[in-house]
Amino acid sequence: QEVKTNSWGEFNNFLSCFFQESMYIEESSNKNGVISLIFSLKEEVGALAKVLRTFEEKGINLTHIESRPSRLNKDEYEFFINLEGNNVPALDKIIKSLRNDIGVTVHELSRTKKKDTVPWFPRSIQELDRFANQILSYGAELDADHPGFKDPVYRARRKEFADIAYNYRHGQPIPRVTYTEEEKKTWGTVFRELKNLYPTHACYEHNHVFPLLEKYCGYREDNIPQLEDVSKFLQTCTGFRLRPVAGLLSSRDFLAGLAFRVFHSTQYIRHASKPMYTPEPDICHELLGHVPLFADPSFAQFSQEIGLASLGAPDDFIEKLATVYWFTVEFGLCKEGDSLKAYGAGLLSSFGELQYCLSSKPEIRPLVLENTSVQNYSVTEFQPIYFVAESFNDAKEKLRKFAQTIPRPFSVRYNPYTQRIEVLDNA
Ligand code: HBI
Ligand code: FE
Repeated sequence: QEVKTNSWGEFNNFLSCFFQESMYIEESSNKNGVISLIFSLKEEVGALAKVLRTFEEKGINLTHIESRPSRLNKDEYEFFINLEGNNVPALDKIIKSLRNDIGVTVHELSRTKKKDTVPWFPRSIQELDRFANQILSYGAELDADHPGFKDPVYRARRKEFADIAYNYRHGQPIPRVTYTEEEKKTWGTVFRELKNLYPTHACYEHNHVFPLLEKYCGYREDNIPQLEDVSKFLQTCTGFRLRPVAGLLSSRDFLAGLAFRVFHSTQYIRHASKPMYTPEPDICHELLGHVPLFADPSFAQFSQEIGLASLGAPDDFIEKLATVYWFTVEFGLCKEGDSLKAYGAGLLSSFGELQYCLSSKPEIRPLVLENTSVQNYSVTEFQPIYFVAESFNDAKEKLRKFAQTIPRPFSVRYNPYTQRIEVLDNA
């Protein structure tokens, strides 16, 4: 295996963090990118040459050209061309000039985006800033069945949180929030009920870290901890950090964060009318469910492996990884001696399901990623099936093996010193 980047490549990568334009080029095309166009020309001496000269002037290489009489207009000819698509801005200028200056009809067939083109993924931790305006649902827009839908005060509050996340950039401290008495009361209810269950239901790692969060991060019944304090704490444990997020991200974006040991966290709290229910992640889910586990080195590694596996993976594989994430990070059980314990955040933040998952009702299956990754699940009901991990290290090894089955012409590793993804060529 060979590290693909030479020093010039490194320098370009470096630049692309800071200059929007080079990022645009990188995203919209790749070295093998082929662009297909059809244009039509009136029969006229030199018409084709005129068009071709335009490409020549901009240094764009044609790889294929075909002509045929136009079916629509007997006086015209259609030309089908393929060209190398690694200079997108120049190409845009050419197409414009063909249309406006020479009066050619141009049909862009495909900016392929060839089928095997690798989806864009962030190469540096700063590039996670791009996800901020790629959210699937804006955190302030609630569905009609959301408990806060008819509460204008709650909706205005949600907009404040969404704006914090929207404006956040990597490296900034996460803005502190003064939570209202009502919000603190909701937190207090959730905190008290769950804390009672943790000693018997949560895994060893969760119970080990929880007192540290109380000691260093303000985890208390009467206090909602600040994301900034929690993020700082996690960084000292495993290098994991939090980033505020304005709404749901796509699976691809959300998982990519994990590759950098970045967890996208909500900052708002569920509606006060239903303290034991939330249809979406909220700060109770993040702080009580996710955060304690991200302080554990093995779990942190496992989570990062999911993230690394997702980078540049095809869509169907992202779906599988999201399913693995669901049955591990969100709803995973693990073995502890002869008994089962919960480590999934969806369980550790749900008073009802935390008890149910360790009862005799659900079906328990071993974690086998080939099966787990294709298991159907419901996001609105208690899970009928849970998967049990032997240990986080075992789960991590399984994930590494699973990642090798991704059809990807390269492998990736994270360089924690530069906080960049290094791409290793498999060819
Ligand atoms: N986005 N903000 C946010 N929070 C999540 O927990 C989350 C997400 N997008 C997708 C997702 N979780 C999972 O369902 C998996 O698709 C990874
Ligand atoms: Fe979650």
